[in-house]
Amino acid sequence: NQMLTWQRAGFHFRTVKNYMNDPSGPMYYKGWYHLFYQHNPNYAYWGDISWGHAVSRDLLNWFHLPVAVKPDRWYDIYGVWTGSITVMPDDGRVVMLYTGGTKEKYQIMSVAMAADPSDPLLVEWVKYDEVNPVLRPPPGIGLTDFRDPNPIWYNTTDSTWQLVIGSKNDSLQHTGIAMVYTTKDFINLTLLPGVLHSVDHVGMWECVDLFPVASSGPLIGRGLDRSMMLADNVKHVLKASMNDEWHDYYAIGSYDVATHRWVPDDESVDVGIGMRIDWGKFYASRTFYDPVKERRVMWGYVGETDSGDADVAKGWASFQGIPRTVLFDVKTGTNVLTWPIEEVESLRMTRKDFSDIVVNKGSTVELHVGDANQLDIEAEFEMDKDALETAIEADIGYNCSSSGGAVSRGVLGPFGLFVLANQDLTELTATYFYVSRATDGSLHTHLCHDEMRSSKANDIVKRVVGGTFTVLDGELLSLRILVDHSIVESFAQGGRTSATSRVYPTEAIYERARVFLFNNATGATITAKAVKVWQMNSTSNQYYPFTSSN
Ligand code: DQQ
Repeated sequence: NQMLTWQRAGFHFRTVKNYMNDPSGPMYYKGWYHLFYQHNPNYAYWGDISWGHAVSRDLLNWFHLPVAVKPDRWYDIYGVWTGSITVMPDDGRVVMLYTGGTKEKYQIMSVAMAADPSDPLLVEWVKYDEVNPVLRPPPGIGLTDFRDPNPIWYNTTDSTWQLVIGSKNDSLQHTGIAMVYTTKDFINLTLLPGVLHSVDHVGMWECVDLFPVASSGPLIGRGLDRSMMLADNVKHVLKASMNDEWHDYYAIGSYDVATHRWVPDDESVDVGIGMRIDWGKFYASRTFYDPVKERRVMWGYVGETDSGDADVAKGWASFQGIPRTVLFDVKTGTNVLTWPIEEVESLRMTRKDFSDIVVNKGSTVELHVGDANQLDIEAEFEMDKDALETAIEADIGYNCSSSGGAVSRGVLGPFGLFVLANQDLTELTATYFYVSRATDGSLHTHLCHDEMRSSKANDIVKRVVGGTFTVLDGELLSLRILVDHSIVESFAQGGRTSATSRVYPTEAIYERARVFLFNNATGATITAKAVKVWQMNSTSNQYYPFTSSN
């Protein structure tokens, strides 16, 4: 079916076939990047959840290995859900701690081990039947609200790990919480009193992650291993996936390993009520430290927004978003930067350059780039200075999701790009900025994705998503967009914010896909100062067992 093959991404991680969700246990091991993921090996929808497994030298080209662990024990028969992998420092054992579902759908933790730690590919895994399950929810925690264990710190002094598990407490105020356990062996786990952190009214926290970032000093620009938790000039990022609304939130704060409490720098920007990792279709993100490039890398999955029937017809569902490096933003001091890993630039092929293109109010300009299905776009925009300084828009409280998207015209926006667009602009995905100047003079800049015209198919959830981010004095507005057939990822201002969309164009495909600049502001001319557009190579996917023919 032609309609279904063009949707397959060219350079994003995907399964061989069938369904995928959360990245699990990502790591670097003996020369290989490993990605495990929540996987239904039998069907293109969620269920029979197992750990899929693939390895790569560069996080872009993949060798797909056999499923690592499947639901085949009483303690995980409903699914082998998300968890983590830890290499034991003393004896080199490779330990997987995962959430298992019982037939009653209760959530309990179990352990599997790599059968042969000397195998760099870690192909075979054995469940530790003698000890499993190793952990059940503590009193007061719901039997189905206990999942996604993740080690956050190793104490070299007493050889203990601290790990976090997400939950909620409805006897409080529908409170999202993360608990901290200590362990030496991932078999005997002890709950520490109190919680790492909690936020009322946000519900269940899934896939909790807590990691250090360098906030000043000589480590700036480097990612930090979890052993650097206590280093000087370090802040701690707490991230959780809000199960109620299916979005990943984070906040910056400080973690005290002795009291095992994390506090946000700013209480009004707490986890679940403040900053998003990404405004679009991006969930269950998780980071790992890459010792080769001394960086912290984040994976998050990009689910489908078409119907379950369409996924079954396609025979597959979901991508992983492009892996991102995560750094503290030293310029603003209030957010992290997430940015496509530098290896993505190695996929760039022919490049088209455009400069100083004036986009008048209410107009579009086509960028003739050739094939427009796999692109990396960098664009910088300047707004007519007089307009920016003088235009006042009543404090309209602009909101990407409810203010009418790319077609609704305001004084200083929207303007940006149409990608995966057909010639008559009846099908397109818009990435745009909207600047509002409030009556108090303050400027608020939004990054939005408008999916409303992204497909002429009718069984698709289409939204406008996005939010504000910081623009410092003298900065041009900058945008990076990765386009890959049916996934669009946009990063504003070097990664201060991002938005990801799954889209299903029906006409803007193959040689009919195009790219345009657009400006729907009524009060300002926009100049695209520099726009670079690269066509992107595809990455390889090889399937186990590896033979010269595949
Ligand atoms: N997906 C897993 C859970 C996790 C959720 C099940 C997040 O462990 O909480 O597939 O998407």
